[in-house]
Amino acid sequence: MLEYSEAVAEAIVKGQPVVALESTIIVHGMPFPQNLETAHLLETTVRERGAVPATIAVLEGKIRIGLDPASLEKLARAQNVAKVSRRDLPVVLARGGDGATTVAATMICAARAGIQVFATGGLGGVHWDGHNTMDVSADLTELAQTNVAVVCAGAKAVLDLGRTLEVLETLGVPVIGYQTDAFPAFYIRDSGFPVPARLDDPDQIAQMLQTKWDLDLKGGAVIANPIPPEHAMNAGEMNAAVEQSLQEAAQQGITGKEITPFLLDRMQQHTQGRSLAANIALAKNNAALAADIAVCMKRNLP
Ligand code: PSU
Ligand code: MN
Repeated sequence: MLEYSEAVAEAIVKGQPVVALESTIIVHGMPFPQNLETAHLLETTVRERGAVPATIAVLEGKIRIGLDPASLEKLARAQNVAKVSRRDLPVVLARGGDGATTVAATMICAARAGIQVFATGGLGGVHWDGHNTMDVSADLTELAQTNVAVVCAGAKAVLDLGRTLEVLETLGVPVIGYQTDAFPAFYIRDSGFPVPARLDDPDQIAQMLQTKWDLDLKGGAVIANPIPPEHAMNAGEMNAAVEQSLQEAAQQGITGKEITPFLLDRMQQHTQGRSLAANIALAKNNAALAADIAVCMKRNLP
């Protein structure tokens, strides 16, 4: 069920470092054409750091590990490609359909392909009032069971980050601050919550992951990488836009898998595109760190 691009197949055979990239961020997280530009930017960034990018999606009922430019463009322009998380994956495959993979689904596909490091923008998590609505992203439970490290700028700022961190703790998922003591809030560097652990060097992160998996401690890890300061949003502007966007979601009765794409789109409208610029910058920063970690993991092999 897995189909590899030539570049990724070659990298895996040669034992070169590979970084997984997801497709929901392209299809549901950003508008065209910035989504396509970002997809290319992330791939280029991974290559510049000495690793091979593997953007993952479902196309015509096949899990694609690495996309050719035409498939990437088709996805970026598509209007009604399904958002595919763990529960949706077997359905879209059986139907022979197309799908953009979330963090959870991308982790599953990456693990099957033997890819250990994955870069995205921001993790899913516990939504506001999620302790009542039970809207908790399947990204969190995936991190408890699938051995892939997720490099992200924390969880998305539209979420309840305190409860998101509590759930990650319960699930036994390491949350590592990269060169920071603060859990980042996607568009800004500090959510006000501390990270449980900090590591300052990609090689230490690679060693932590190797140790976790050598010990047979099932599951992934969150590598929380704050947005570079020059690209961070103003916290006041961000909080006001989050507030407004959440109100609109409530008024319009948006729930379930629609809510994250809706909120990201509203954020962009309310900030005249500044949230989108920040999202692109932080995703690029994550792709670079993910490549560095993937390179260290190959270098440390016995
Ligand atoms: N990071 C971004 N933009 C995104 C996402 C991550 O910068 O759109 C996506 C990921 O695919 C993640 C999803 O899995 O948002 C979370 O969706 P939900 O809250 O429905 O689980
Ligand atoms: Mn949800």
